[in-house]
Amino acid sequence: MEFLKEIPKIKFEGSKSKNPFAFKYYNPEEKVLGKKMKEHLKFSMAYWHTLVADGTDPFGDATMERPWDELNKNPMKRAKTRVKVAFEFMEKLGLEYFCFHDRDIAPEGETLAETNKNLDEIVDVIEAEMKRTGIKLLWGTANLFSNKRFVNGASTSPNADIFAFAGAQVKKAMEITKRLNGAGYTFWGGREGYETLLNTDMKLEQDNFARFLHMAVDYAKEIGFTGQFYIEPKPKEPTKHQYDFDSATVLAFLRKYDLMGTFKLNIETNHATLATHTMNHEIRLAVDNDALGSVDANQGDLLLGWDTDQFPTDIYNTALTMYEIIRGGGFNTGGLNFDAKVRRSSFTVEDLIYAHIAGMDAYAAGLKIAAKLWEDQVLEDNLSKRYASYNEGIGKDIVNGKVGFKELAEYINDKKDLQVNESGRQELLESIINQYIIG
Ligand code: XLS
Ligand code: NI
Ligand code: NI
Repeated sequence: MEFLKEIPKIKFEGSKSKNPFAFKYYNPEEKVLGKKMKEHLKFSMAYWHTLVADGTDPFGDATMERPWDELNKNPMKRAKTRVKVAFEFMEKLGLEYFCFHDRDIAPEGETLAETNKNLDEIVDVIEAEMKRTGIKLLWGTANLFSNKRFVNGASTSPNADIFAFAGAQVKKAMEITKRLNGAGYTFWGGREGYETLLNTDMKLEQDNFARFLHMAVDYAKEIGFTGQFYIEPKPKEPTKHQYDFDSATVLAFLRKYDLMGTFKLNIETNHATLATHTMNHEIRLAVDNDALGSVDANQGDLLLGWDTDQFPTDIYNTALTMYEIIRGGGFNTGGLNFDAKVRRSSFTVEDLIYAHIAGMDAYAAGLKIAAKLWEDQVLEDNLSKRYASYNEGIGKDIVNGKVGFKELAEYINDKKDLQVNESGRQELLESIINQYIIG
C-alpha cells in the first residue's frame, strides 16, 4: 500500500525551479571535490521527529494527525505501518540513511522481555524494508529518558536497579543495531545530569556513567558489533547540568576514563548554540582531537534558550559547518542526521517533505560554498600567514619543544626589534565569506 501517493519523487530541478517538490541545490550525483554530493552529505532521517512527533508541547495537544496513524489504533499494527511509511518517505526524498531510538519503533510491553519481543517483530519489518530499498542505518540508540523510571537519569541514577535496567535496554538496542548493520551507536545523555548538588553525588554519577560506557564497549566486543560509538554533547535540557556539556567536556571525560579512541562525537547544531558555542567551534575541537563522528543537523533559535530542533536553513551556518567537515577530511562512519522537527503549526504531511527539502538544499548549498573556500584555501592561507612565526627561529623551537622559560628569556631579554603584531582582518574575512556565499 502506498501511503504518500500525493507526494512525487523529489528530483533536482535547479535554483530557478518554483516547484516546492523539487531540490534547488541538492543534486545527489553532482561531483564536488571529486566526490558525489550525496557521499559528502550522507543525509539521514530521524525516526523520532518524522514518524513519532505529533506537535504536542507543554501548552497544547497534538496537531499532527497522520492519516496512517489514524488507520491503526493497535500499537503494534501502527508501529509496522510507520515502518512502511518511513521507508516510502525516505525513498521519495532519496534519503539513504536513518537513525532511531528503540522506543521510536516499537511500543513498550509490561516487562523488558515483552518490550524486546515487540522490538524484534518490528526489526523484522525494518530489515525487510532495508533490503528492499538499500537504505542504511546510520546509528541506533536507546531512549533512556522518556519513561518515568528514568526520572533521575539512567546510568547516573541514584538507584542501582535503574542502572541495571538501562544496561539491559542498551544491550538489546546494541543487538538490534548490529542486526541492522548500523554504522554507529549513539549515547545522548538524556537525563544524565542533575538539578541540584544538594542531593547529588556527582563523582559517583560520573564514575557510573563511565562504567556503563565501558560495559557497552565490552559487550560490543562480545557480540562482534564493530560500529562506531558516539557521545552527543548537550549542555542543558532536560536537566539543568548535563554531564556531556560540550565537545571539550566530553573529550576531557573520555580521556579521564580511558575511552578516547573508542568513542567519537555526534555533534548537534542546536546543542552547540545552547552551549554558547558555534557549531564550527564544536566540530573543530572534535577534528583536532581525532574525534569527529557524526552530526545532528538542525538549528536553534538564537532568541530562545532551548532545543527547538528546527530544520537547518541558515546557509551561513551550513557553509561553515561543511567547511569544518571538509577540513576534517569528511565523514567516515557518520553523516548529517536531521535531528529536526517541523513547527507545530506545520502540521501537514507535505510540510515534512518541504522541511527535508529545505534542510537538504541548505546543506547542499553550504557544501558548495565550503568546497570553493577549501579549494581556494583562502582561510587556510590566511592562517598560515598569521602563524608563520612558528615556522622558523624561536617559534619553531617552541613548537618542537626545544626551549623552556630560560631560553625564552635569553632570546627576548635584550631584543629591541620585537616582531610587530599584524591585524586579524576579521571584517575582511567576513566579507570574503559573503562573496563566496553570494557568488
Ligand atoms: C536531544 C538529542 C536526541 C539525540 C538522540 O536533544 O538531540 O534527539 O540526538 O537521543
Ligand atoms: Ni540529537
Ligand atoms: Ni537535540
